Amino acid sequence: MKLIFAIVHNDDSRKVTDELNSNGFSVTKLCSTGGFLKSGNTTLLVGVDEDRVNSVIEIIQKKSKSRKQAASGKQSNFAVPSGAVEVVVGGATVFVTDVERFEKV
Ligand code: 2BA
Repeated sequence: MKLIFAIVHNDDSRKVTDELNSNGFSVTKLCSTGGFLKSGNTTLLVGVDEDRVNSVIEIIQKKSKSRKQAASGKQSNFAVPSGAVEVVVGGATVFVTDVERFEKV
């Protein structure tokens, strides 16, 4: 079994979660904050058998957009006004890890 961590934009999290649920995947949503922009994002946890990992990633990819988001001068380490620097955020950042044991008790 694998555990997928997917960090998605808050505005995409509903679409991603709904599509995963409609395809039979269980999802846990966590509120998270990006360390760079210091703005809210959503971390999804999905536990799946190894042969379904690619299906989950395809759904996440299909439902996540990439966006330009303003970073302040403080974040970028340059002396520029807030909002003058943009970074590209997403679609989604995905980690796939091994699960040693999975129980529902
Ligand atoms: P943030 O850390 O707020 O980063 C937002 C976006 O800012 C990133 O988009 C990237 O384009 C840019 N960025 C991040 N760190 C940077 C840096 N040191 N210098 C210049 N630009 C930087 P994404 O790469 O799409 O990441 C979106 C969110 O996914 C991140 O939000 C973070 O919450 C998470 N994330 C991305 N890579 C990660 C990693 N290797 N480990 C843990 N979380 C990660």
